Amino acid sequence: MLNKLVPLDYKAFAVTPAADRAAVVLADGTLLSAALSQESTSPPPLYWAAPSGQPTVQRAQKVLMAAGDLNADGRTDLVVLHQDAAGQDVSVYLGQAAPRDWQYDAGMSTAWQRALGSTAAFALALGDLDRDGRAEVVTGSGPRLTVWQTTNDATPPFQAWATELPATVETVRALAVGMTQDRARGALVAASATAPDAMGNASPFLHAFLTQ
Ligand SMILES: [Ca+2]
Ligand SMILES: [Ca+2]
Repeated sequence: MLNKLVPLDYKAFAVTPAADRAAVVLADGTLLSAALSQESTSPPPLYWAAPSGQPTVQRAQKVLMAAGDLNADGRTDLVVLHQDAAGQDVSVYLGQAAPRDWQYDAGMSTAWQRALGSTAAFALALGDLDRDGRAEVVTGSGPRLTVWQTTNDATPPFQAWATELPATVETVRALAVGMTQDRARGALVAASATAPDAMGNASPFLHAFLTQ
């Protein structure tokens, strides 16, 4: 049962499709760990942690992680943002042939660091908004929503689309990417909230965007 994992002091997690099972990946600031859901095994084995080549990361104040296929090879990859007072480090882990294995990729990490590194994100999501097989990276920072994209392995990530939520909205709190029911258009949903008033009450908002 996956709830056996709860005592681990994790800061972010992602669920990735892996053949007929889902892998749950946990990040605790310095370490990534993964487990496959298996009905017959309790607790599930932690079979993967800190793969070779992973950079040394100081314990981060905040960790964001999201899963999606960045390089269109059919395997789910991981994007991890570590944030502390010194800035934001972007790490990309590419899914390998074994569904329980990811490998840190220095080249893609450097490329995505150049795109995402300068502005700390409050929320992160991956999803294939334009249905070309290659996941876009969506970040929310303050009221700003940005979609980052690559069109092939040789193209550095670039800002494909951005918008500012209304000025009354304090910040993007959470993001999700999916598609419309007919699977024809990509959908991006952002949850945000106003700054708390004197009574500590904040108003929540949902913003939905569809690709054309
Ligand atoms: Ca991939
Ligand atoms: Ca895409």
